[in-house]
Amino acid sequence: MATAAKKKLVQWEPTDIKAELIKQYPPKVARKRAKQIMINEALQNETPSLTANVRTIPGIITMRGCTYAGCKGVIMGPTRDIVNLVHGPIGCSFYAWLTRRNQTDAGPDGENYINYCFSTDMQEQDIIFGGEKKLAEAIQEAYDLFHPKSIAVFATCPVGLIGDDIHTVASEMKEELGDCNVYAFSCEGYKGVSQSAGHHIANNQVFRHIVGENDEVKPGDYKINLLGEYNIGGDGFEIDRIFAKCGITCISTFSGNSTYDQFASCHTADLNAVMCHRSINYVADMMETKYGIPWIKVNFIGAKATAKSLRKIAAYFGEQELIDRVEAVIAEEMPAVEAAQSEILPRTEGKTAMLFVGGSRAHHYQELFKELGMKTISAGYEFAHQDDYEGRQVLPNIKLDADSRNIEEIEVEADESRYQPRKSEAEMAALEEAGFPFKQYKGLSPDMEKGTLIIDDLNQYEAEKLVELMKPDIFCAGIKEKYSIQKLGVPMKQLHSYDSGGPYAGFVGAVNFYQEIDRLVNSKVWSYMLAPWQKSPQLTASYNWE
Ligand code: CFM
Repeated sequence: MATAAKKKLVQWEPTDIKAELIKQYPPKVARKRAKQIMINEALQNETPSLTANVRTIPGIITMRGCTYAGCKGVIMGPTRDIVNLVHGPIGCSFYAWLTRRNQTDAGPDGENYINYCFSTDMQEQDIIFGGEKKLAEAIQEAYDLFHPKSIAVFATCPVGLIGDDIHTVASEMKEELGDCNVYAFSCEGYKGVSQSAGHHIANNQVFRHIVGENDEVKPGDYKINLLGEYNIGGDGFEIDRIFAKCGITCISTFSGNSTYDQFASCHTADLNAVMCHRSINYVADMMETKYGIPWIKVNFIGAKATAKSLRKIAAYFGEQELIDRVEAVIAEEMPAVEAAQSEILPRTEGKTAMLFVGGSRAHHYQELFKELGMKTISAGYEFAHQDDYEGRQVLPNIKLDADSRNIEEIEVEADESRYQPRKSEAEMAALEEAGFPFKQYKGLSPDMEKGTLIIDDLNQYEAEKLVELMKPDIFCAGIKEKYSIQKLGVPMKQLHSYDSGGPYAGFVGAVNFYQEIDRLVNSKVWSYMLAPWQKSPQLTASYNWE
């Protein structure tokens, strides 16, 4: 066969692929990277076997973002009625302005600042003489223009370097304005090894400054909060539709399509359902300790996973009325999903995928690919921690390094008047006994097949190598990876922004996803593409290591 030289490494041993990936690195770099590339044994280990949440080696083109991105963009980005004011040079605001597909509906009050870009536009003289005055003026200006109920201030790198005290400015302005909650986030880009640190910083401040501010009990039955759902591509709208149909009341979503008041009154809910645990498990833990709200892991990516999550929520409340209604909703929604699936499956079955996304989607989306009969041959996270790879049981055995210690852990105690266990100890024990895990999530590794490759903080070079060698039918990651992968002739799907598609969550989302993946993996367009120099090379050269 003429293509024999282009042998697919897919038929090779995973150890060979791993060796290929790190072959070009200097020995020290290769040693470090080797610890972040795992040939999956699909075990539920007690001690972590893969290194994660460590600094990217300088010189490597990482897929990660910064701490500011995780705080300002990810956690606070989708809140519509909080003015998000960036203290820093304009570039940090410009590049964080609507680049994530934070969708919202402006609600009956119409208060929505998502489209705006608020910045102190720091100049050289602010860097030299300090920017606190300018920040106070910017807060005042935003207040005068919009009279928002809340203003959040975000620190960019120079703020930390010059030592502006943004917290004092925020609390002074809160005092002065009287009817506007102002607080700040020390989320300088360099604060942690990735955006993950920004999630933690954001959640700490939301918990400290907003959660519990409104004790008003909202109407509705079966009250939950949905944590770690960010309404990308309208996912949250689809989940809200399903909740409403089931009669489940969502008090607060953290933070897709959210409002200040949702956060403020979330402590009145009776269950926290946690979707992306990477970004928010801290809040679930703190709310349990302070208010007595138990939490469970859910996943609304994948039709089966959606049904399973709804059943879990119903089982928690244990009321027959809810259980029946959830079953009726599943029975009503599934036929359309199954019809789409059986039409598409023959065209997608047996195809392969690679997923390298953030801190939870590389795992969650495997459910949808399974429904299409597709195998994930390699996956990994940009910035997840070891428990996201191997399960929450490894938490006590994760060694904290200096970078992790740098991020504040809030000490939380039970609220004197508002702590109220939602279930008795006996009820909790009975649910656990019936195979209903609280405070638990599996990692990516036990859900992937043995011999697949799990790679943490994959970089540009390794991504291209991996695709060249294993030739997946589809590669999923973000915008930074998109074009280099397509140039290799492989279809690429963005799983951060969904390109312009979505929703992919819930039942309607599953059908959307099947159709999109069908189109992508069965289109030959990318493999037809040849660059001019591939057709007729005019210049040849070799690298000095060759
Ligand atoms: Fe959670 Fe996210 Fe993700 Fe994340 Fe993100 Fe995102 Fe993501 Mo992009 S909170 S960890 S920091 S699910 S923005 S909505 S898609 S990297 S996998």
